[in-house]
Amino acid sequence: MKSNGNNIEKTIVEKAKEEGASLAGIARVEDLRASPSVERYANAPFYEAYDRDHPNYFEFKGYKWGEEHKSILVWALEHPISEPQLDWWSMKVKGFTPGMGVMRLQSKKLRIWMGEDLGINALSLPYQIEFGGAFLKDASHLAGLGVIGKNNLLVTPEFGTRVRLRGIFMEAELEPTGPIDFDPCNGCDMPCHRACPREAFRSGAFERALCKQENDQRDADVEILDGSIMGIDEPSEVTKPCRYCELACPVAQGASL
Ligand code: B12
Ligand code: SF4
Ligand code: SF4
Repeated sequence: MKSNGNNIEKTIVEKAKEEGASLAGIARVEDLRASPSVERYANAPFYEAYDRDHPNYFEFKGYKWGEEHKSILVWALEHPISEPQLDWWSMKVKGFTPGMGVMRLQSKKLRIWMGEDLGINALSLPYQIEFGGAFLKDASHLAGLGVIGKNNLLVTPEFGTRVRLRGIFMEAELEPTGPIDFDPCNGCDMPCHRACPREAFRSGAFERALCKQENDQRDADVEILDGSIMGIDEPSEVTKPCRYCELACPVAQGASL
């Protein structure tokens, strides 16, 4: 299916917002295939850093993105400072974090709506690249949600970097809604780099191994939390991932606290 000029892109973006997306946009999968992450990740997949017998080890066997998927809808859910639990991990929470649980349901509803109302076959993307997921920061940049900041994260004009992302592949050739002209890091004195407890930006660029050390330590420091905090019925082991480089970014700090 090809975009027929009736602004189907606008209809899809508006529907995503109606379902609760804080921001949404569309990118071409062809452009995503050309993004710098594609080659870089294939040469050094994240889970390769674990031992093969580690429970978190997943083997990367190449990208599973189908040729029929021409466009990606990508959307953001704001994670305000006042709701830190949106980002906390528990194996008992569907989608692993309360925030991703919300986005998982949004994804399902949007995928069904695309098929039934627009006649577009679509695929809800999983989080991990190993299971067929896509690079959501790159897709968001291409779709015009924001830009990749010096904290190595997506920085949006509306919510700064305090957003989480999700995507759906679509069997339709749609017009991209980005990128946008936005340059927040120009002239910024980089509090994001100074905030890192592992000095993961010591070389001037993000070093994954140092960031992983911090987040692995947090995995080891699990806490048992009451189910009501995580939106489930029973207590569970909860990990609180690091957010220092994200929360230090001053962009749109006043937007929501
Ligand atoms: C694996 C993973 C991790 C790993 C490895 C991180 C890494 N970057 O390598 C670990 C566990 C360490 C991690 C940590 C974090 N993560 Co993480 N992570 C992912 C995951 C699953 C894949 C990311 C990945 O491997 N990318 C590929 C590697 C090669 O590239 P990269 O380092 O990301 O950098 C590339 C881009 O920036 C790109 N790029 C740079 N400039 C430009 C310019 C243009 C034009 C384009 C197109 C691209 C581009 O090129 C770079 C190199 O190839 C994504 C979810 C997803 N499916 O996308 C979430 C994700 C990126 N993580 C996220 C978050 C929030 C975090 C943390 C803050 C922890 C937390 N609280 O959740 C930290 C932040 C670390 C940091 N400063 O980057 C969010 C990002 C939200 C945002 N605002 O950007 C995502 C999208 C998940 C989500 N739930 O929304 N993460
Ligand atoms: S703190 Fe400054 S340099 Fe870092 S991502 Fe935000 S705007 Fe860019
Ligand atoms: S998530 Fe934490 S450890 Fe990783 S780069 Fe950001 S501040 Fe550093």
